[in-house]
Amino acid sequence: TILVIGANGQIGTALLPRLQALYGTNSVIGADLRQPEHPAGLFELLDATKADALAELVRRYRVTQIYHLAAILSAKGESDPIWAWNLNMQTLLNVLEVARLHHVRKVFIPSSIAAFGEHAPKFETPQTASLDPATVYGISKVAAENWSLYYHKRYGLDVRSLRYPGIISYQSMPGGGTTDYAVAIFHAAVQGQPFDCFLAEDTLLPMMYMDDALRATLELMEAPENRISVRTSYNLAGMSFTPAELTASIQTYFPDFVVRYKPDFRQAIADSWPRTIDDSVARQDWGWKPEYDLPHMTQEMITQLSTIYHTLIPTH
Ligand code: VAH
Repeated sequence: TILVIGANGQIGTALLPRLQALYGTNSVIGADLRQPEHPAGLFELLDATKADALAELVRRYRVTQIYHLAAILSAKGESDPIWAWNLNMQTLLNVLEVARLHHVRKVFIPSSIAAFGEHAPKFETPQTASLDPATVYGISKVAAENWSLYYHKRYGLDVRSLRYPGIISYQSMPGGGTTDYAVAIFHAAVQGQPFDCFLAEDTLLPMMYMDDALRATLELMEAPENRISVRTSYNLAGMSFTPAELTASIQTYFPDFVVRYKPDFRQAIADSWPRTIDDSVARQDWGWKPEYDLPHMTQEMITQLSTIYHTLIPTH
């Protein structure tokens, strides 16, 4: 069976149904601190900072794969660095140790472009760039990458990882990420509201539509083990755009949509990240290729959110 830790998070919310469809509802267990709003399939309350609780779940459900998708994201982590570090690292170490002791076959540990810092080249950031992250979240991702490599080399654990760009999706509300302006902006546009963007209009960032992120995750996890040459974390690219470019794309649907740019503390976080990513190693090793560009993502997001909001807002 497959255990998804952090099933209520942005990736978890979208990945759970995808895994259930692929492997069957009874082969996938979602786990998080609270019950989901719309439970579907097997779900267990879990505080992944408690190793014995995690071990008990792994034993009870005879878990063979773990997707560890629980973490405090970049912006939110800066409000309480030690709390964010402790939560991100304790859960990670519990997942690796329980996986080793209970012979879990495969483990997915997400990393992020937040692992890169000021000394990585900003354009076409290479797989082997130096990692001096500016946020606690980024530091915890670099640590997670090195722990994953360690567990693979020392214990033979099949741990796989992707350095996700900013991910845009409609299945959950924005949750403390610096790239989450690109999610919140669609909610405002579809509701006919102006949007105050917390990044400057020319802030170019690597981004990806959720469907591409899910496909990359599944393609990586299903690749033959002898194809995996990176055991820290693979660079992964979808597209790169600025808030101004995203706004223009949305305005092809909502011509009167207004965005006001009010950069805050998250601007410095975004400025420390790459502008574009070189994901040639992922393309070579396991055939990665993105499918969504900005127009296609915009169309999808507006279509999906229009359906959701129109359902919620009574028509008169
Ligand atoms: C964040 N969405 O903003 C996450 C991600 C690259 C960004 O790590 O923190």
